[in-house]
Amino acid sequence: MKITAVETVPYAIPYTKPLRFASGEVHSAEHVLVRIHTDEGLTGVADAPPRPFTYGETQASVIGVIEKIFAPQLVGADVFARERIHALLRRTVGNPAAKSALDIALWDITGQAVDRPVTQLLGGWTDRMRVSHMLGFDTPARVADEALRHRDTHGIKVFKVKVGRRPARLDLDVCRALRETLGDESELYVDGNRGWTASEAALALRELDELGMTLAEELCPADDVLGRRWLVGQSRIPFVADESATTPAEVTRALLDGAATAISIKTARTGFTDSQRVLFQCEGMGAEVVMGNQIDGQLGTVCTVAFGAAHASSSRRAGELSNFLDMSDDLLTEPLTITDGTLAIRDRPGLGVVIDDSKLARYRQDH
Ligand code: MUC
Ligand code: MG
Repeated sequence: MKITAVETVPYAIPYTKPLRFASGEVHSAEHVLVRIHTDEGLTGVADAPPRPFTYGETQASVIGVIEKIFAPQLVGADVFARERIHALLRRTVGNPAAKSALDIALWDITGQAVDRPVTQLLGGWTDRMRVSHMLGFDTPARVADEALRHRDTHGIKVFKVKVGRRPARLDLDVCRALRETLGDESELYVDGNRGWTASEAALALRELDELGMTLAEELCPADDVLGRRWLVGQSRIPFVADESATTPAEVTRALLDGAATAISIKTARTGFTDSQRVLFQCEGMGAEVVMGNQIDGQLGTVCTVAFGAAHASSSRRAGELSNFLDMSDDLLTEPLTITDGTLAIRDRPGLGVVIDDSKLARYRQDH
């Protein structure tokens, strides 16, 4: 089966609740819908969420690199020769969201072609994952209210709390309020998005540990090489590399250098193919993983749960699968629902999603 065209559609969907964190903020999901068309009439779909504050991509750069560089190389290529296609993609550095969307769209086509859900092709371990909800910067009372609302409405019992502000007391008070409001039944962990120095993070970690945090993610920059190693060495909480370990090679370096003891896997930046490379590498090296969220909408979330549920090691921890709850709308004909704090896979061929044409017409920005 041959690729005949690659289509890119920029769209923007406003957030009802913007997400604020140490490295940026998001008020509107300005993403790119990517579709790969084939000569057998099958079409694969995926979402590319550009994150300039993390990878330098923008909506325009995702469209530009796909239209000018990737599409001309991919048209005519065999959908099932995925490794050959990846060799072509690797000739261009960077652009993780653009490359991942192409990879995921190819897996969607493959699943449809063999009439199997992608999650089964990847590993078929289980049919759902526990959900972890990401809480952005706000006052202690408002963050605690938000967590309670998500617990009571969706049954969510795991929360990732954004930290990394100065003074750290702002965030420590939020964490304390959450622990007091939710009690010990809820799991809490933190993500600093590189906001603190190693020494600020070391001080904060004492209190975070006492509050029973289960993971500490990117509390200081990995580029502060010795400070980061010093911090990770003294952390009693598993220390997660997210934006500092975005490729298989960076993951190896992070683990061998002592810059992290666990890894966040995001299908929006390593697709399915490289996410599997990272996952198997982490299994081989004995490092835990968490399925992360690149501030995804529903399509991206379908991909994260499809991948996470496919393997024992990626489904052990709760996955970050609920960011779409903070968006005002979405593009899927059948919206996702979180029940009892879990999200089920789509038990349909490929990714199992249908894009709502009228919604895409409303939110698309190219006409
Ligand atoms: C996260 O885990 O860091 C914030 C920036 C980004 O790229 O993803 C989010 C969530
Ligand atoms: Mg993170």
